[in-house]
Amino acid sequence: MTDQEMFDKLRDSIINQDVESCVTLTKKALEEGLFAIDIITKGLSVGMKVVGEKFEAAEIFLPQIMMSAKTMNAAMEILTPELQKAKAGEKKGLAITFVAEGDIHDIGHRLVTTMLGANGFEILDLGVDVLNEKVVEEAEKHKGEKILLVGSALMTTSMLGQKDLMERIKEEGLRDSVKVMFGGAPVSESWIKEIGADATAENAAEAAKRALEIMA
Ligand code: HCB
Repeated sequence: MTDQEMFDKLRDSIINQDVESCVTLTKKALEEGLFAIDIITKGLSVGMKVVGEKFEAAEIFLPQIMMSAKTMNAAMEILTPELQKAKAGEKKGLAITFVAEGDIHDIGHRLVTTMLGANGFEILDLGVDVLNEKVVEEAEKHKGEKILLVGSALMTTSMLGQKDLMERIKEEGLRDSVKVMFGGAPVSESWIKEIGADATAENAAEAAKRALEIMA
């Protein structure tokens, strides 16, 4: 099987909500020497994107998405330890990671958090559905450290909270103490510019790269 055929099969296992086949393929892909990050970005995440499109077109419904998410999580259990192996020595700063208020989509958030940890960031993971007050409170608590705020939003509604967070950070006099990176499907470069944040990224590998750049 070529690498691309393997990625396509991984993608299909997510679309078909086939936990068993996804787990078997993930193990096989690792045995064959494929990188965990490629298995995720070129296989599993492509499947999740298709699932989202099918949901939008009313071809599938919430229970199917939940099964696809369960399938992806089963693969992530195998892949996360592989991603963590790359851990860098020197500390790059404190990454405070969170999913926006009202939003419980955490697959991408966990992936980005893992990749930042593997690239030398100390992690404070606030989890999902996090109030902006909580983010500001934590940034204040850690003032003086090199802080990177890393917010995810998967819905256009929850994304709007990122603008409010930027305003609060400024009001509290914290803007010069933190760098801010936001991501998730609806987040674009133009949105980042509009709200005055520092960066975005399309996937977890790019998020780690951008994080290292803006924290250098
Ligand atoms: Co959900 N859902 N969902 N969903 N869901 C989306 C997000 C829609 C786009 C689907 C659609 O309509 N096309 C849509 C949002 C529409 C919109 O607002 N524009 C939607 C909706 C509407 C909903 C509900 C409202 C449905 C309902 O109840 N009627 C509901 C909302 C729940 C809530 O949050 N309050 C809901 C529920 C669910 C679940 C629970 C069934 C499940 C989530 C399970 C979980 O996360 N634990 C789910 C899922 C799985 C999805 C889709 C299909 C996949 C998301 C995913 O995991 N992608 C998604 C469709 C889509 O996104 N295209 C759909 C895979 C990961 C790896 O990618 O984009 O999350 P990612 O993260 C990437 C990337 O963005 C970047 O790196 C990550 C890793 O590579 N990144 C960052 C992420 N965060 C970053 C931060 C940074 O600083 C930098 C980069």
